[in-house]
Amino acid sequence: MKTTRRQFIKISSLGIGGAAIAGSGFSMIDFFNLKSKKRTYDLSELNRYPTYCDVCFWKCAGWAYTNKAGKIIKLEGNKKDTHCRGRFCPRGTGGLGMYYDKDRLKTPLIRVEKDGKQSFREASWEEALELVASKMKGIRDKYGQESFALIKHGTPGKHFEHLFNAYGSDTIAEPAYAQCRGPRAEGFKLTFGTTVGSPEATDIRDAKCIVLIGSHIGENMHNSQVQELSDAIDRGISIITVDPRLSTVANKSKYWLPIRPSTDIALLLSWIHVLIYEGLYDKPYVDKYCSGFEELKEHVRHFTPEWAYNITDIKPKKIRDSAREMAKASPAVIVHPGRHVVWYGDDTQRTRAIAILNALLGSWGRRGGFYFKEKKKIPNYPHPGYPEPKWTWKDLNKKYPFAHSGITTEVIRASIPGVDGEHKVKAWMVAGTNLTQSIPDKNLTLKAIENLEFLVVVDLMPMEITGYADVILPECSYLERYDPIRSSTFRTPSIALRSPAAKPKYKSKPAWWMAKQLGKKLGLNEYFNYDDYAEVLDWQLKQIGTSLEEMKKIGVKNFERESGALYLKDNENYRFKTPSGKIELYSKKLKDAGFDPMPIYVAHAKPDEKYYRLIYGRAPMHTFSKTINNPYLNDLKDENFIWINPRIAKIWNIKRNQKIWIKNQDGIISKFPVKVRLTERIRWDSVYMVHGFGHDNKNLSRAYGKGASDSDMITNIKTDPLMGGTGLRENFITFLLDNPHKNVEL
Ligand SMILES: Nc1nc2c(c(=O)[nH]1)N[C@H]1C(S)=C(S)[C@@H](COP(=O)(O)OP(=O)(O)OC[C@H]3O[C@@H](n4cnc5c(=O)[nH]c(N)nc54)[C@H](O)[C@@H]3O)O[C@H]1N2
Ligand SMILES: Nc1nc2c(c(=O)[nH]1)N[C@H]1C(S)=C(S)[C@@H](COP(=O)(O)OP(=O)(O)OC[C@H]3O[C@@H](n4cnc5c(=O)[nH]c(N)nc54)[C@H](O)[C@@H]3O)O[C@H]1N2
Ligand code: SF4
Ligand SMILES: [Mo]
Repeated sequence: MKTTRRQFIKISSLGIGGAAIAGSGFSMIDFFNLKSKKRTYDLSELNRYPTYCDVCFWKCAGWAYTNKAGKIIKLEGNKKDTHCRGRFCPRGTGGLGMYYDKDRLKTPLIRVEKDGKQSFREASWEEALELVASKMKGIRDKYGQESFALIKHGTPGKHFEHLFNAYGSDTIAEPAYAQCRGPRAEGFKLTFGTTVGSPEATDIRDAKCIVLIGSHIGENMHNSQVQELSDAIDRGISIITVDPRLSTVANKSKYWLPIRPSTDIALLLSWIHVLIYEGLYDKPYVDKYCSGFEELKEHVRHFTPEWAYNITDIKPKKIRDSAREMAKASPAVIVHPGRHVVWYGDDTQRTRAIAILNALLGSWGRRGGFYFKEKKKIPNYPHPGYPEPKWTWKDLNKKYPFAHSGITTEVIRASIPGVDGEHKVKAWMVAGTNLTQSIPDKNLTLKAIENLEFLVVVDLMPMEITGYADVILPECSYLERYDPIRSSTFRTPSIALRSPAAKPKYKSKPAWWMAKQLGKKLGLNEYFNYDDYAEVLDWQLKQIGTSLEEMKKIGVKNFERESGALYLKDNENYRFKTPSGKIELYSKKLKDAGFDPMPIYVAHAKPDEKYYRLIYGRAPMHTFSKTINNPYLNDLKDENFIWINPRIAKIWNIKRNQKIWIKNQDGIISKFPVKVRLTERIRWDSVYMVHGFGHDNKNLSRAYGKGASDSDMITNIKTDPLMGGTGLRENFITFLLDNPHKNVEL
């Protein structure tokens, strides 16, 4: 099949606002042919405000347009922005729904108890913030401020991080580490001395071959990455996709390797074997830049494709052919590091294997491989130094020597009395993360919450986590506020501004304002030496040669690189930031810490009879659990399906679109039924669902009860011994054809 960008890209170049997205089901054709509600605007009649999108963490910069009445009517990508190249993805365009959602949190709420019954009552900001500040003081006096933890994600977290550091607590964690990209950060750092960054420094633009190991680009929508890949498809890039499911991108691939889940390390080791023993690796590069080659060669001696076949189900010829395909493109080849990589608990080692493969192919620091990324440094707005906490997240991470960021699950464990460890967490602020959906083993999270003395949640929506709060603080949407300057790594450094396009709806407020008010109440005024966040931004922007005024006009500013070339020059002497200065194929650091210095394959559990491995992923029009209630995006997809192979469905006599319930190995049953999608695109031993559905908070009027939650089914965690990542894919489910909740009110 000839692939064109149009089929694949799923990025809107259309400027029409989210309000115009209509129709059910998602296809590119539907998305572009918005016949019914298509409107055109005379741009000269509109005002535009720069922003960067908050629907996911790619942070595409764009414009929010308002009409004469001050109503935000459309969102559009900024043409100067490298993250989006002038186009938002469907989620970005639909971001308007976050602003317009009538289910939004509207006012601060405080939990009250009357006659043994708990409910929330409306409160003024003054009262709610006074209560939070008094609890922060109370915890400080009773246990030390370190016992008040911040669990956060996204931009609100940045403002509260400053507040917490000023208050003296660095007990901070976010799901983007131990539930997402932590293992890849550590695996690449151990090998190359550097992380791959976000956006990843993958030079897809010039790659001739890309290898995607469970990285389902196109369903996982990372804007510029998807665009570069779709251009690359047009120019004939060869794609090798390893996935137990025929993902959208697997469907465009030269090689689809439908691997037995959990066996990727075996495949990677045998690819390494082929490259070395067939002499296909980049010898001059390896000789110059790598250390430990001889050890690696010996290590993989027996990991032949025949050996791997028994483990992975991938035929030896296919393993050899795909390895040769990579070598043919070398060094313009990317073995993609993935992003959500917490799968089976050996994830740092798997990403190490990926890093090693890239090293053998000579792709690091090479055109079409990985470029040397750079970002603009933004100076901090002046404030006094932070006090030194007595203990921090680092103390909670002690079991994991290669963890370089807070581990959410360790903060959660430290909140449960009786769990080993000297540091106790007694209160949380949760900002911008729906913990019961994003952290596995929900019962552990709930047990911790039960034991907290205080929980304050800052959110936009009445998500599940808000139901457990003592105080709920409603944040306004990203379209109604200033936030820190976006400065991310890329080929060229750039900055983007987020500014309010409208006043906050209801009584909602921006996080920066909440942090400042709390700071004031805690006597930390000198840390918040401004009336409006605009002053902070203006000061910072002036330090780097621009201003708020200028940025309001242009939205994005691109800078020249200062760190040198994008790629290694021929035979350039280069010192990697590893202890040896070389790319470490063999890691002495791991060896010294008692771990395998080179990745090994260890077999994982297999499903029992009548159970299937639960795997999950993304849909292009949703982000995690947070967009399911978004009116425009919900319109595109309002429930998830469970993908079942027809061979299995036949045994169970399950039909297409039948509603079933699912039960996992620990007896957890889905709250709601989920519809069946019968498809050969999934292996018989696995089932697949899109993450984020199955909401059980009735205040989410569109999302409530729609589809099943993958998170609820994930009760068995395989923890990565190196860095504490929570492997989520060792969970098995079976089918219940009759309603197990018949007599139970949900
Ligand atoms: N089972 C399972 N678990 C997973 C994953 C998975 O695929 N399956 N994926 C993992 C990955 S890769 C990640 S990165 C994490 C993501 O984990 P989270 O970031 O927790 O993702 P969401 O569940 O979308 O929760 C985001 C929360 O932020 C709120 N929010 C949205 N906008 C704003 C705002 O402007 N201000 C504030 N204060 N709040 C806002 C939303 O309403 C929602 O409650 O989940 C991880 N956990
Ligand atoms: N539309 C959209 N895009 C997003 C997000 C979103 O919520 N929505 N979230 C963003 C975030 S924070 C992240 S971290 C990324 C995540 O994006 P990725 O890193 O691409 O996501 P994963 O969840 O790791 O990958 C899911 C794929 O892995 C396959 N898989 C399952 N088990 C195995 C296995 O054992 N081996 C192999 N080889 N493959 C397997 C699944 O079939 C599925 O196709 O997406 C980002 N992009
Ligand atoms: S990729 Fe899409 S959702 Fe993510 S920031 Fe860009 S436009 Fe927004
Ligand atoms: Mo993630």
